[in-house]
Amino acid sequence: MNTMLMEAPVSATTDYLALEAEYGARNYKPLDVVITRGEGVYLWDVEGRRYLDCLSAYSAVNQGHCHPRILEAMIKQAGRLTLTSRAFRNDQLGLFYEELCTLTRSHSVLPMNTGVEAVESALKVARKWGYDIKGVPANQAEIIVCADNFHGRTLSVVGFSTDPASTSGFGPFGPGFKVVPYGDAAALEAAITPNTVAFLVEPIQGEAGVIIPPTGYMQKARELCTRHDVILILDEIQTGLGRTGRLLAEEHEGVEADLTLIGKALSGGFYPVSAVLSNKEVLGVLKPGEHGSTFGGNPLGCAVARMALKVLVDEGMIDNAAHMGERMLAGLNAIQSPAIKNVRGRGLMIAVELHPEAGGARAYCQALQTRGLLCKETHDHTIRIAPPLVITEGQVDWALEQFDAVLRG
Ligand code: IF1
Repeated sequence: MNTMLMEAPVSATTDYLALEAEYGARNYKPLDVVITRGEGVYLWDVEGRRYLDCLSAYSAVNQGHCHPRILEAMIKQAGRLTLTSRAFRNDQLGLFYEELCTLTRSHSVLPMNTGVEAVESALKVARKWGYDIKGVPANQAEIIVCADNFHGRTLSVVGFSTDPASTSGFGPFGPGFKVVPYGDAAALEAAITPNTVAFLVEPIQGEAGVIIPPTGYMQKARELCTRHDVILILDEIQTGLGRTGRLLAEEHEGVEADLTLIGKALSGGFYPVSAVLSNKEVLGVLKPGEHGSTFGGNPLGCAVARMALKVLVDEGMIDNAAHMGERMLAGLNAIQSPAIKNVRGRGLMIAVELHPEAGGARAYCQALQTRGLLCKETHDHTIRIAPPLVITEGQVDWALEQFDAVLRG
């Protein structure tokens, strides 16, 4: 028997920090808070302190922590059937397809697991569509992406990142990608060639600091992609499923993507489930055996995702995100603080950018932590605010009191 298993259980925060320091890869610098329980908008640490979660696991817990109906669905399915592989069919996948396509007005779905797998799958499908349908010469396909993008952490996806923290030390990277400035339709048009097969873009750039494109940019991008027979791929892995106050952020722009990528809250934070949604037969280029995944489309993930979508809609979370987001934005804009450079957001996808002289957003996140509110900085000077979509007016008002006290302090 491993004696490690017999030792006294760890109890205090410092014990957990020591274990992580001893054994864990150092690929994160988390706040020194050790969470042990979550319910709705709240998290509790091992010291019994309660926090209002303003990160939602980067928008994977839109439905609130441990949503009881999703939990029930997970337990029920986990006791029946968890995984068959796609060598056989299961009684959850077709229902998941139908409900997801009906909700998003999509024609077909490719089920995957993590968000970046959905991104990689969309890139593969776009290239294959380019060769099989558009007639691009073999291995000449070009995909346009935006500067300051974040689409995940695999080698090919970081290969077109413009963030040195994501790319340095991981080369060499593959060819076939062009980078244009975000929000610049003229640059996008200039980058399109007869070999361009797709334009991959976030409707709002999340990691870059909640960067909202200029009015009309997405519509212009849609028009350019249509005119030049280029697949518009919208990465809604963070912006989708109610986060911006609409089911999909594309609705704010009045456009429809050819491929839409979703993940994170697709499972309400219970299980990795992602998907590539197609609004025309682009996914039809995939033939049996050409793509797949051990867990993609598994019955447990499908059952969880079906309920996660159901509660998102049934419980009015999307409209609540719109209303509470307006309340949060108005309250943040009312804070008179020399530290604040800019407040921006859509729905409950919000950012407070600080002047560099304010000394960095991390210190503000740590101060907020001591006041019982958890949020995360991005790129040194921006505080990202993304509570679960079930947040109430009273909880928004309490959060605003903490932001006011810390930002004016
Ligand atoms: C980490 C960031 C957010 C995403 C968009 C694809 C993916 C993500 C728009 C890939 C994932 C996560 C990754 C996570 C932290 C978080 C994140 F800070 F890294 F950039 F949200 F902004 N497209 N974002 O936001 O999805 O494979 O992770 O399921 O890497 O620490 P994934």
